[in-house]
Amino acid sequence: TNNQEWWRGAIIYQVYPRSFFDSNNDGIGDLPGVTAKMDYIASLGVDAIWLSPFFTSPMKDFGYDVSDYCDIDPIFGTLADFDELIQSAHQCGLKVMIDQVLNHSSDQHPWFIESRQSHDNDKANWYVWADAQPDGTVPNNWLSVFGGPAWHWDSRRKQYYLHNFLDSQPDLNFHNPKVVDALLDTVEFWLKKGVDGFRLDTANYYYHDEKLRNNPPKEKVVEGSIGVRLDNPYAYQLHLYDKSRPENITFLKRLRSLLDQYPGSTTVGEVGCDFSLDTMAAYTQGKDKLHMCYSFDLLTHDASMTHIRTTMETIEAGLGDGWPCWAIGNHDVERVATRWGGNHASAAKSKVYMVMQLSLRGSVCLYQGEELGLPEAELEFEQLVDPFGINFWPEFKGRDGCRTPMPWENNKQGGFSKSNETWLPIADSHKLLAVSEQEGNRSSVLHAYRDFLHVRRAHPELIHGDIEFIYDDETTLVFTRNHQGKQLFIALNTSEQDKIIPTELTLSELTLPEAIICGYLDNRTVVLPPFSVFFARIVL
Ligand code: TEU
Ligand code: CA
Repeated sequence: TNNQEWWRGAIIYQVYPRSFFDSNNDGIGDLPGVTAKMDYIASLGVDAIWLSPFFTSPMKDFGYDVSDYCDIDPIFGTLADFDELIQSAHQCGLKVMIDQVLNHSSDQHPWFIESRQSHDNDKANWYVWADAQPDGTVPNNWLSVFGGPAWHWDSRRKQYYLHNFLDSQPDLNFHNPKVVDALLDTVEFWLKKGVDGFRLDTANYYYHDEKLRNNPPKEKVVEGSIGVRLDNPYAYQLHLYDKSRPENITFLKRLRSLLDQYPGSTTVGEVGCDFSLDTMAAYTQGKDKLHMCYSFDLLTHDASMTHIRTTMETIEAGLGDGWPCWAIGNHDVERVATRWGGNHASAAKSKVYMVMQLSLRGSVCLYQGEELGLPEAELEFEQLVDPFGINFWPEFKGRDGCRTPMPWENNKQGGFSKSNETWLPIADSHKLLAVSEQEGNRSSVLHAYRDFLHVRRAHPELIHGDIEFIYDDETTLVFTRNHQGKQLFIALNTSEQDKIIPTELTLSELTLPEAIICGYLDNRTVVLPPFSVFFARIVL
């Protein structure tokens, strides 16, 4: 394949640096820690790493509140540490993607500090300022994803400013061309440093409606579609005016023309909205906007195979020459082993979900710890640090349970740190699933990931093929991947019951590595034991 198109079908391993490995034993993971574990990442057989933010930040949203886009927070290390990380990754054949949080900055960013000084300073219009209504109330009904109105009163400017997330994360004003230029400069800073691409935080939030029109109420509210839960009032508005504005396309085109000057670089946009599949299509079609997008559609609690099929068929129908990327877990949602596996998360369930994700058409984001089948860590209210979780407790427990440190060894601090205290505790349930424990067990989830990534590499159908669905129900999915006249037949059973799939096709069974639970062919039926998968070549 064309080297510059390495991202098509790539497996992108998401590292959450605070929780990966602590090299200086202050209880928080850091960049030298990622470098120290580069061999492990490479051993998985992934193509790239995506680093969650490590930029200078007051850490109100754990780095998604940036106060200097072109420097490293001292907690994580230095620019020299970053150079070393990139070098080591490239030596291992891994691409490096970084997280760009362009929609908003920290309220401690010099741009915002200046902007809030007066109505006529140089940066006065760099953020979204609006007057109060005559009765002093907020300019309109827009809400923050993290709770409450999206407007915060500034007593010096005597105006409100917009924040789609925390009030310490003011939204930048993309309608101001100077803001766009400044942000593109920061993107170029990292391209020059040799990064291979960007994960674009909240890629559909950049623009707001300049008339500040109210969002209408939503007629039909569906859990999870925009990444927020039903106990959040945000879910009850149709977000027509605060995000996903048509102007966004113009910005994505400018961003793309910058990236095109650095051949082989790529983007994956995070898209959270009510029409996410259409938006993914619009953002990735035509090779002049984003390379890839991912939505929240597979990050919901809906683990049914019918949902998977519907999501895939919808995106395939509208995608054209665009390219999708699928995440079934990240640092914002309950770990998939628990979210889809329920309270009885198990290795068998993790393996079948893994094979499913890696067999769909598209690139893949794989969140650290997923390869260990980690369940959500249980935390007490007192242990929470995520403001989102603290706001919505106890209905929503927040995002700390998926952000606890990686268990490397089965000991006190999980081999993550030598500090007595880590920024979040290491769950006891995770220590038994530590990397060192799983390395020694041929049938572990870790071995299943490695082995299956190998299978995927050996079968171009799984990377480049078309996808066609044959059958689905709540817990069964049967589909084919077709590439250059070759057809792979794939059947999955995510239930604890046996499944029988009758078929008229002539199938030649493929042997899968031993860590994967396999179905088998019996006359004209495919037999799927609990949590098993079946792969065959269709004999034409
Ligand atoms: O997340 C964007 C987003 O929409 C999330 O707020 C999501 O709705 C929520 O977390 C669901 O659980 C991105 C980052 O991934 C997240 O970590 C940041 O907090 C957020 O942007 C603000 O930068
Ligand atoms: Ca550290």
